[in-house]
Amino acid sequence: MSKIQEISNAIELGKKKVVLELVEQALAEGYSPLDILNQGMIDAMGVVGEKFKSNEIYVPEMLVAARAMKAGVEVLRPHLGENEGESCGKFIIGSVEGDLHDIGKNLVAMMVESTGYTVIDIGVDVSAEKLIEAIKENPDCNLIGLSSLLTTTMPAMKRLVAAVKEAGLHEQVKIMVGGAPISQEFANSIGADAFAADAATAAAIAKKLAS
Ligand code: B1M
Repeated sequence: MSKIQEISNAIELGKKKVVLELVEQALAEGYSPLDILNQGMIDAMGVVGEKFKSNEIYVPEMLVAARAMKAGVEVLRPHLGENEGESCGKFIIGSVEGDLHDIGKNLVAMMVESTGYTVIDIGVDVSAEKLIEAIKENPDCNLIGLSSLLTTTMPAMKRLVAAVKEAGLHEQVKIMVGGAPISQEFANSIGADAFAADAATAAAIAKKLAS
């Protein structure tokens, strides 16, 4: 079994300590950090999601898998790209109101930071009030990111985009959206400026928007 497959299995089983050891070993053995992330970790969470959907596992198992993944991501963090020194501005990111999923958001934050943005993570379950306050507190913020993992929280994403516009802040900030149920069509329909399907694309788009 390859090291990546072992990492994937350990994430599915929520074995945090084993994940930490295996990720260290994989890096030492020369596996690419992006392969470890994409094939070992993100794919494993996909399997976890499928098992949840088919009632093979329940919320507690999903939670321990998420904790194991988060621990592994922390080991990978220093290996996932360096800030080249050029400043792109300030990026405020959060998961929308009602949504507690934060692994994808955290990865996007990490990758966008590596392109040269200062990142302010305002967490999960972000209300319009909280987002507007954060933008007003950071007049140098030029990009915001909204993440949604649930179909039931997609309307909250729409409300947050509308609130930014109603507050007259869209002149200041561009809005990027993403998350498993989000598509380019949905992003267009709610008036977001950009959609990214994954963290690497989010980083590339953020960089482009800054130039
Ligand atoms: Co939840 N959950 N969950 N969950 N969970 C999903 C999303 C689900 C698809 C599982 C399933 O049924 N197959 C399903 C949603 C169904 C739907 O709406 N269509 C679901 C459900 C139903 C729920 C609950 C309602 C379950 C319940 O309580 N009955 C509940 C809701 C809680 C809430 O938010 N209010 C719930 C709870 C949880 C846990 C707390 C147990 C845990 C989250 C822990 C945490 O995040 N700290 C959890 C988990 C782990 C998952 C799955 C298994 C994995 C999510 C994940 O981290 N993926 C997930 C199934 C799945 O995704 N296949 C599932 C890995 C991560 C790297 O991917 O987040 O997609 P992702 O991020 C990607 C891209 O989407 C993109 O880039 C990232 C990296 O490439 N991206 C962006 C994300 N944000 C972006 C922003 C951008 C750009 C790109 O720009 C700003």
